[in-house]
Amino acid sequence: MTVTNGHLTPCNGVDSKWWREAVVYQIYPRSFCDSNGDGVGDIRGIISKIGHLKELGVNVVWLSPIYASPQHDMGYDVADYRSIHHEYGTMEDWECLHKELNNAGIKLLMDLVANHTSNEHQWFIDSRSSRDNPKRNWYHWQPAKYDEKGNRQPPNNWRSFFGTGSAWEWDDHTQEYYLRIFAKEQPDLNWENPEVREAVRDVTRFWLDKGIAGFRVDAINYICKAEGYPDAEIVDKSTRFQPAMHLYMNVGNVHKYLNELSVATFTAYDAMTVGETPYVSADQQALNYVHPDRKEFSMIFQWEHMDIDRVPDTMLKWKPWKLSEFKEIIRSWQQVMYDNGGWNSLYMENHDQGRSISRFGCDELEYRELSGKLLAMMLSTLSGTLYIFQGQEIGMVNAKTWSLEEYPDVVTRTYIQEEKERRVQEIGVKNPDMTYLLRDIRLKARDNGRMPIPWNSSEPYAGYTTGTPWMPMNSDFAVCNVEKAVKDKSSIFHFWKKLLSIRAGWKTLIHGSFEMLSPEDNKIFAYLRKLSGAQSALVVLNFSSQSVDWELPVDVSHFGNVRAVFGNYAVPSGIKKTFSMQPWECRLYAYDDI
Ligand code: TEU
Ligand code: CA
Repeated sequence: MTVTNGHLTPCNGVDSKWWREAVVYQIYPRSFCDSNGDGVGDIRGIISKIGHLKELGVNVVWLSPIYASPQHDMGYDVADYRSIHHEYGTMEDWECLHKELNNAGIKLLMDLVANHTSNEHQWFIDSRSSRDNPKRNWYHWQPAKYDEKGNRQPPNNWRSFFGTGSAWEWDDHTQEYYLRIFAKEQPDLNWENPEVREAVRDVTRFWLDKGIAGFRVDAINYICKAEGYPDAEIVDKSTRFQPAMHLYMNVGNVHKYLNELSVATFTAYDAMTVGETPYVSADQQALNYVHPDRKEFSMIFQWEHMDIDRVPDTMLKWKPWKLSEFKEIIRSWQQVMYDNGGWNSLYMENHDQGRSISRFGCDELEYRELSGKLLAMMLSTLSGTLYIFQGQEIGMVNAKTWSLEEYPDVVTRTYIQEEKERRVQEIGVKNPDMTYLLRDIRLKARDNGRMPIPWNSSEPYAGYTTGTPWMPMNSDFAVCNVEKAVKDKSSIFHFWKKLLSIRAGWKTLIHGSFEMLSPEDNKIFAYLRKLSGAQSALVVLNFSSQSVDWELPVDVSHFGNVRAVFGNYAVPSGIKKTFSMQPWECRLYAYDDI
């Protein structure tokens, strides 16, 4: 077993898998740093910023896809798993990145995208070339159905995950439909075919043989589809196509195939893996993916807390949420893993999400840093492997002033287009005003997490590129950029840094039990963390822009040897019955349980 730094030693019988104590930094290469002025981030750009990652104190990088791709879904549509996308560089550049990261004590996770390929992958080109091509059965091909008027219809009523249209795409050449849960350029692989599973194992080994530490595994609970492709029940009468997640997620042979893949690759190489699995609940369903005995994944990205502000079965419709619901989701994941020997991932942001300060904190200038620090404290004081998304360490927030046309993501574009079509039908006007969509898009669009990183305050593009960025930058880079955050010792960047070092030296935070206080409170999120043989932790977070007096629901005489560890205001020493919490204040105390 590899140990990356001095903190990673076993304690109290806790499994010493190195990745449990790791801090992972996600890089979305297109938007990280452009080295050659074409407006697109690239591998050389990443290499030039390794010092920043080292200074922050992370020990793993997860690199979003850098494989050859037509970029319809920004690399999550892979055309060749074994070569590097030309805009990002070459395989030599990648080798150099890998080496330089390792020299800096940072391991590398690649993104394995194997539920689907690009429609430009040779496998799909072959598959669609004729009905009797040997690769035909590598994807899901089905004949059309016809309605009573003789109109051609898809094989079933499944809705695409990226909108409200069909999940099936007609192929004129071979006169059949293929399944594509995501964009039409992302045909789903047919995992029932053993040749497909073998090909995925080969690709996985190709990268493991290069010495990487493991994978983030994309949309991996989608790989099996309900046998016979049955129609989904009609729950939305307003459209023909119905949500069918329960028919293509967590079904069929999914666990059998994941175990097969893992035994042959991940486990054999002792790799770290994190499966991306939306629509998984904090119970046996989750444990089936992550329990060590199952040999599937080290951990998963659960989605319940990310879906809390989303109208079910929509992509981008925002709904109000309560802190008490959020707290309960966190509690349930903390508890189920602790009680059953599973392991959590901890994240509040990635390339599929709006920025957490804008969604869960407050992005007004007055509170953005404070609430960003509070969210950082929450993540760093929970049990699990911690993930930080590029830009999160400097408190980036969503774009606030863009018009609808400025959002490039395929999901945002599809959403706007479909809503417009619906509206045209509804009110019979050719060009209806669609600006009402902006509220939700400004909170939830994936574009918000994908804006280029502002490295400094220089005009016009903040040191990200000398050319024109592939997508607009956030206009606030004078107040939020890396150089400024690194210089200012009171910045959110230094707050993160401090939290990471506190966490690394305090096993309770990583491995301890979780006990929620005041579960019904909709402003205060407070909890205790305990681990035998180590100091306990009390965390109090005020998730509101008001001052709040909170009564500690535990007898203060139980807190011995109290130490005020950290906070985003001056932390009063000692634990008293009443906590007077400032807006977005967060506090961390260490104590002995007596
Ligand atoms: O995401 C899988 C997934 O379920 C997404 O559709 C997610 O729900 C959505 O982005 C929420 O806004 C992965 C990748 O992270 C995403 O970027 C890709 O678009 C998707 O797979 C297809 O590969
Ligand atoms: Ca470039």
